[in-house]
Amino acid sequence: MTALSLDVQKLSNYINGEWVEVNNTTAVINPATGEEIVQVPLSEAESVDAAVQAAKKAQKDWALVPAPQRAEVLYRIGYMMKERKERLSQLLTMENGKVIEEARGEVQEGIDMAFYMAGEGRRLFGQTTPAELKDKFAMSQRCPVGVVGIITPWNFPIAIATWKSFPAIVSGNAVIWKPATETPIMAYELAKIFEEAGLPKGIVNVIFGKGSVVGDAMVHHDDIRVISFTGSNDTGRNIASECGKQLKKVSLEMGGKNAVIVMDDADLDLAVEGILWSAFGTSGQRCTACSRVIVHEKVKQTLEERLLAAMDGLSIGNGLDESIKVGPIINQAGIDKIKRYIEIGKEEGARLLAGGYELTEGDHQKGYYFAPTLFTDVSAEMRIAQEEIFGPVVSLISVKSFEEAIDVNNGVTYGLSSSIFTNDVNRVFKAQRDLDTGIVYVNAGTTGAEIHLPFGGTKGTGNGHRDSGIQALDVFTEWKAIYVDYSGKLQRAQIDVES
Ligand code: UN1
Repeated sequence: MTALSLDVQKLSNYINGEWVEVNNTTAVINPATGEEIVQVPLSEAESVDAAVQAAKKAQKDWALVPAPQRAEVLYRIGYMMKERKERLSQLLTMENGKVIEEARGEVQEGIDMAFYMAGEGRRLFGQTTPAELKDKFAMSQRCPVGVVGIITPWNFPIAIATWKSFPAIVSGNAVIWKPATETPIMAYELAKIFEEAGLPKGIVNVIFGKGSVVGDAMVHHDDIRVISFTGSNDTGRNIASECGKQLKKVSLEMGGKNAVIVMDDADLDLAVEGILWSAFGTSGQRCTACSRVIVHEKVKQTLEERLLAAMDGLSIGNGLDESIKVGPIINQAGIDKIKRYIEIGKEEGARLLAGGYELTEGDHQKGYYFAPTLFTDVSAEMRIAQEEIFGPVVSLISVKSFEEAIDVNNGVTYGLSSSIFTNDVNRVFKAQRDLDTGIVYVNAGTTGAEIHLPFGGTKGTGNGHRDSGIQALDVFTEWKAIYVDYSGKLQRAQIDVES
């Protein structure tokens, strides 16, 4: 295990290309060890305003830089992230707790996003279309919105930041970024990369602090025209209603209650691997994590047995150790929430097959660890099968048919990710059609979305927008329709069309 150190003990805001100190700070804790890593600012609303003033000025010039040249900076950012991948990954494990292998995967997601969005610098496609009238040209074009606000979560502190900031940058916006206070180090490291890669001052500004202060100031700032948020449902709803009052564009991604469906014809060993990876990877702290297994009654018992055997082999501990498979939970509040749901599950009559407790002995004494947990005999309406727990807890629900499996999958308020294990091609295509989620997997778990496809979900998962993919550009651009009349006379549109 290597223990990297930072070059500072106290982080500063990054405004207009300068590091600006803030007096009030709080500790960032390594969830694996309980040790303090660094101090992070708790900024006031004034910092947001200072950043917006700088961003407004910088954005005017940035919008005039040809998009392929804006993209050059993103290519440099991508290469620098690649060079620093191991350092970034280790720091990510230290601040977030996810195991090093997954941290490397997350940093890679950011690198991929840099190159993908850099490519968009030469596309940013609009449409050309025939005009209704003679000697007239019609087209549409994407335009930057101006200053945009991004609010990113602690569970994917670098990947999600790239999903939001890179499309914003390449399409000519300036960004005010509030990272989660639990995981500010990725933001610090990324800001240094932005600076060294030559991103002009003021194009990305990082303001550390609480959602209730910094996030709130962003949501209410007249000059921030877009808010892109990933985080909890309650916060997302609040942001949406505040943005609604101001007619501000808002893009939300707020979690899931994702299920793996295992049919009676499935490859059960493969299904077990898929469940294990997507339920207990990142200690279940992914929006895409599998927290329900919907299993055909004919294979329920066998699946339970194989799952239990496989769960036995999961090593739990500090994710910097390469042999560890399950890292810690982000903090005590996370542990407390999981514990509450364990009690709820028991009261509801679900049968606890494994786990269900916090690990507090030996190596686990100082960090926040929870044992991988399996409930069975869960019914679809129970709270543990309906509400997001955000921990390593899986509920097994038995069904009698494919149709019932689809109904159970869709019978939750969320709609992010779903998966089906089956070898029946007809079921595969029916499932693709009928699963009401933004992401569907066949013969794979519920996690592992790729950055060039839209990421997001239906129903309570979001509000119709998508992160990543070219769809992310819709969040950070306005469409402009442009007509050029080269007839030399005034043509009055529809009125001049001969019938
Ligand atoms: C999240 O948990 O919010 O698909 C993001 C996945 C990852 C991203 C998860 N690529 O699991």
